[in-house]
Amino acid sequence: TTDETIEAGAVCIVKHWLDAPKIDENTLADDLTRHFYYTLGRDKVGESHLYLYNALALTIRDRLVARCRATRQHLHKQKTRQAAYLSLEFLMGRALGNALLNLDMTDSSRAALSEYCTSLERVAEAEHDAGLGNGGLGRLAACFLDSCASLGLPVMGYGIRYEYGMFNQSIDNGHQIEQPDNWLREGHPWELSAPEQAVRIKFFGHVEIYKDKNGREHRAWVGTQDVLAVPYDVPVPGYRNEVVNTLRLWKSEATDEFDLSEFNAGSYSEAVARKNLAEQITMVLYPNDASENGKELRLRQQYFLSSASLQDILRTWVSRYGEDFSDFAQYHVFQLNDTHPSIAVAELMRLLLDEYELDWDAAWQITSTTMAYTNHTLLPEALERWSVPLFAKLLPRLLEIIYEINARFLAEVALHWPGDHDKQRQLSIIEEGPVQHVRMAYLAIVGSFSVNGVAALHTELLKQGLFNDFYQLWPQKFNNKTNGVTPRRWLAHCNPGLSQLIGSKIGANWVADFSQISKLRDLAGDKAFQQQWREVKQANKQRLAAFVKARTGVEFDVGMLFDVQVKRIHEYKRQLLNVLHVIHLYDRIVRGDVEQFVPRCVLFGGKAAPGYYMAKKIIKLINNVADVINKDPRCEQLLKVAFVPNYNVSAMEVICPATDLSEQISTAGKEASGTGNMKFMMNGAITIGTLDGANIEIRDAVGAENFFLFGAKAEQVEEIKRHYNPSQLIAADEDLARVMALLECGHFNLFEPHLFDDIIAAIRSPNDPWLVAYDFPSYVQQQQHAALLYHDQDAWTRMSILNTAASGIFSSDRTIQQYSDEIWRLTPM
Ligand code: B1N
Repeated sequence: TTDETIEAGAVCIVKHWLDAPKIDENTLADDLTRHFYYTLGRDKVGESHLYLYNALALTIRDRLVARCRATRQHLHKQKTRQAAYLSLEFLMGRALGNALLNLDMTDSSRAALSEYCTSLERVAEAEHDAGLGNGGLGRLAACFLDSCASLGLPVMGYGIRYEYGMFNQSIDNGHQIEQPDNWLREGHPWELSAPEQAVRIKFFGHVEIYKDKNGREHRAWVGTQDVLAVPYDVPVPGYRNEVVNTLRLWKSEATDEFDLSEFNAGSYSEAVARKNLAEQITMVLYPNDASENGKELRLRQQYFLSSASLQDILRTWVSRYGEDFSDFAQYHVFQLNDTHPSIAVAELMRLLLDEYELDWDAAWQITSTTMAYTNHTLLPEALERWSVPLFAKLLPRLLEIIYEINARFLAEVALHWPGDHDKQRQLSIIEEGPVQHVRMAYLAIVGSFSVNGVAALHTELLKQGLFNDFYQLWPQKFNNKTNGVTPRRWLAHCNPGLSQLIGSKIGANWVADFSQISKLRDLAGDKAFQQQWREVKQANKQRLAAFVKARTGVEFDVGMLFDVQVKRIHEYKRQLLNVLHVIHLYDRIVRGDVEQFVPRCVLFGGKAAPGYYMAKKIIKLINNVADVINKDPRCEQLLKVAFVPNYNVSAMEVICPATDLSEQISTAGKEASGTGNMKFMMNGAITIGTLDGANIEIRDAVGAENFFLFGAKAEQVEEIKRHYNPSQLIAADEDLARVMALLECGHFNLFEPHLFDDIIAAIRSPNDPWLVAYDFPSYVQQQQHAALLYHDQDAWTRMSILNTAASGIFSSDRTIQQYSDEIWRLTPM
């Protein structure tokens, strides 16, 4: 039997399956029972509903697998240009609800479950979040996959199958405690492993030069310690279009080669034990959002992902077209999600040069026309630099290639800026110093045909600031792609009440074509519609109140304004500014200034990087302030504060539909885009925010009158810092002075003196980069403005509707369409 007949046989089988009577609607209930009784071997539902969830997930997976195969077949049939999205993070959250929505199987699943006397909601609760990401960057990758599949674009995600995802956070006496996230313990029904497609990844060793029979010099990376990368495929369903793309996650495993000398010396067990080292690579996600720690294991993860994914794609190419790469770049493009996988630039060069024996120019032509880089932050502490000695030890051949890329690049710099040696030093991929470092962003820019930021302001700041020299050299590489979020998960799925109401007015097509959401604008003034809109929000607030009560014990009153800030805890995001405002409200209550007081429930949530001292202090402060306020009878009907532990994707699905006021209060110029801001807007929250990241575009879209703006502007920040004197500002503002006095007298840490000294010092420091004291007065003023508007429920509801109506451009479908049109140049399947 030849390969072709096997292939033909496979096609036959697939055809048979596709032509067979639809397995979907009618057999779903039977398949569920079959998986429950036979695949899983259960006969009782049990408290956790875990097995019922697994049975339903397997039932749905069957249907995904069929479509996934059909999608792959379609791509096989003709040579199609495709994109690979390379990311160290994919924050997928739960899969079941999303799959049911996209496949239109919610109702049939409900019906099937009714025989087990339980609800779909309870069953869905049994699923663990796939928390393979830190925050915005990882969740963006997940939204992008949904949009790619929904637009029918041939895009494959490549990531790491971390054994442990983002840590679970609990709060003990107000402090963050981290617990390992053993998310695979009870199995992961969505994935399919493909061990036969494992690839080998090299580490360590050294480089040898040899000549081929024509006298041409080649390099060989030898004496390496190899690990295997084993793929696990997760299906990514498009919205009701029969497309199912793939997210391929790599797991590291030991090769089965044992060190013979060790083996012969009788160290069999020791040799086996060394397998652990290989398996460490994909053991755990680094829990740092926007800061780097330079750990060797992290560099191993980055190279492991990059090499495995590129080898996978090259292998497929060679198996179909042989070792002729002349038109490879016409059919492939790689999107690098920040610099984390940017070693892919050097790895693609290595594979083409060393494994497929292309010459430098041909290899560079392919590399520099297939790589595209997205930058997600301007914070200097997040820019990746790897020490040259570490690189030399772990990836010697890649360092050689980087040196060569750099030498050729610096020659170009010398041509552009003749005689300017400073320029060469400033732009060099290798940073000089006591220890040399590889600047990964520079490698990514030099190796890519496209460099994009994630919001208009952010891209401008990249061009005019951080990467200005590169912009002068290659202006055509730079472009903006403002982030977006998927309206499937972030409205249709998480807010069924509002979705139904919207559907009853403008039809259901908005889920596939979110630009249609603008039709709601005409209804914003409709009193009956406003009333229905409020009723939905009220019900969502009830659901959130129950959630907060269950997790914190704090009772939220749904008649009050729900004021929410949930995101990673970071000084630049200024949770501290929010706490100061909360203390100000408390102070007003205590001193009896309550005439125009609008009752509020303030909700905080978010994780601090385990090594981030100030972020952890801020969590403790929020919890202490919450304790004092929630126990004070004077606050009873006026103010509640809660810190919800373990904020994650599925928590946000309960939080954003219930929010009235969305806090997006970063110091201007620091938040690259933000994406939580978009989820809140879609769900009808009104933003209080600075002119930062995508907030600017949100305000432009909804109109200045429907957005609570405050604070310094990005272009003012440097000037303000030059003569910043916070203690003077505090003395000059009575409200702030009283807030600081409460903090400084230890009112929130009566039994723990000095607990918040560092926070107080940070606010009072003339070097406070986040300008907390500077922005406080305008923040309080806008908070009061928002509160008074909330009094007028019709006016507020109108603004709420207008926010949802204007959120069309923040669909990741719009973002992905732009990536496809302007960078990837893909044709929909
Ligand atoms: O990426 C998001 C943006 O919306 C946010 O504004 C931005 O802060 C976020 C190192 C990062 N930037 N950088 C990171 C994550 C992990 C890590 O190890 C940096 N995350 C962002 C999506 O564009």
